[in-house]
Amino acid sequence: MPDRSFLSWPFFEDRHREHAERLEAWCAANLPVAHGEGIEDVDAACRRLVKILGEGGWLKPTAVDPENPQKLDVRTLCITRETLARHDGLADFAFAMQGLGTGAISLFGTPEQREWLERTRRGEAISAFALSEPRSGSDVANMDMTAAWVGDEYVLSGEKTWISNGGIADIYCVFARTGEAPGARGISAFLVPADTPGLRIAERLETIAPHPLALLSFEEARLPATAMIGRPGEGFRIAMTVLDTFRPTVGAAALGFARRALDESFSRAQGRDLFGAPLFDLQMVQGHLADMALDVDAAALLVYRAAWAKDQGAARITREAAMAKLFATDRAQEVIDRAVQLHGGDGVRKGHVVESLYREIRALRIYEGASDVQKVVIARQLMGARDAGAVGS
Ligand code: COS
Repeated sequence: MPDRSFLSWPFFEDRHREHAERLEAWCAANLPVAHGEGIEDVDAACRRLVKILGEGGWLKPTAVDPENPQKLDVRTLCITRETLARHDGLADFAFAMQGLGTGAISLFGTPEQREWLERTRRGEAISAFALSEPRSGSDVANMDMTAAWVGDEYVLSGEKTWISNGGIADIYCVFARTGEAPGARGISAFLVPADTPGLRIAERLETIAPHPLALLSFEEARLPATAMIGRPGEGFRIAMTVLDTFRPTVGAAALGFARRALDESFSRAQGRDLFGAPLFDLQMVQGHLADMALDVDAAALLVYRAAWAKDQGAARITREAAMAKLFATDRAQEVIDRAVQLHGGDGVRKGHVVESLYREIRALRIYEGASDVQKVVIARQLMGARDAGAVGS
């Protein structure tokens, strides 16, 4: 049984602990959902996960309730991702993308745009976040895709790549250059229904841990003015605000993977004999387990610090979110690598839980801002705070 003592930390309220208990029971009864050769493919499995998560009410925290809009609760998002990731990486993905894809609508959408949230929160519609492009992944301000105002419509032309839920989404949140100013100040955000003429799934992308991913092509896709989320030229800030909110949750997913790897490693160390005694009796093994536990607790502190700060009303948690994502994902990779080592040959056997964690964790150090980008963000935030006289001397 994984360590859940963190739930007594002061970051949480009773409603978070109750949520964690109920979700744990639901996961034990419903996950993992099998997919792969000879059974349902990853698209079908993902659709099924969105449906059952929606039926269980678990997707409600991913977006604001249009009837009663309240702030997103980042601690609930993080607890949910951590718990789902510990049980099933694809379930975590299905949950996470419902939030990322609708984040801009939750935070900046009009009441009409928010009508979509009724469906995404019930698992009846799937959403996606379309920011990265073939030529500009990390350098968002340099994007090529355009949205030209022609007559009384926006005409979108260009490509978006590495789009999670690409091919199965019902709505895409798309960022494109509207040209109010050069660089970051000339980008706007749009709500694009998947059936918009001119939007095409140009290629499906396969990765080491299968998830629905695609390259999208926009060939003069026409949208009414009401499709814009926020104001013209506000798209970069919208994208960054959404990422600030959801980056701690990527750290939380990494934490879930790492906790599972640690739990599996303890079971292995207790259950397997080596040199006439349990593996656990070897001090080197104890050293590995202690280092793994330290990384897990330190990651949890950073993740839940960021989530708590946002929920307390911080206007921006850019630094905290970047630290949480960077540390939790990088250290989870190390924790899982140690787990593979402790499992010996079984650790690299196809289908073994630590083998699948080893594949699942890698993308988290890349998506929603690669580890290298998080370091840039942290250094800039600290420099900005120094200049403002908030830290150091
Ligand atoms: N929240 C609100 N506003 C923000 C912000 C944030 N987190 N980060 C930047 N801004 C604002 C800045 O204040 C600045 O505003 P002004 O023009 O009014 O001064 C503007 O946005 C431009 O900011 P900056 O100069 O920092 O832009 P850069 O082009 O240098 O941004 C990074 C660089 C690397 C930080 C950015 O491109 C980034 O986060 N890249 C990673 C993208 C990513 O995560 N991709 C994955 C897609 S999802 S899988």
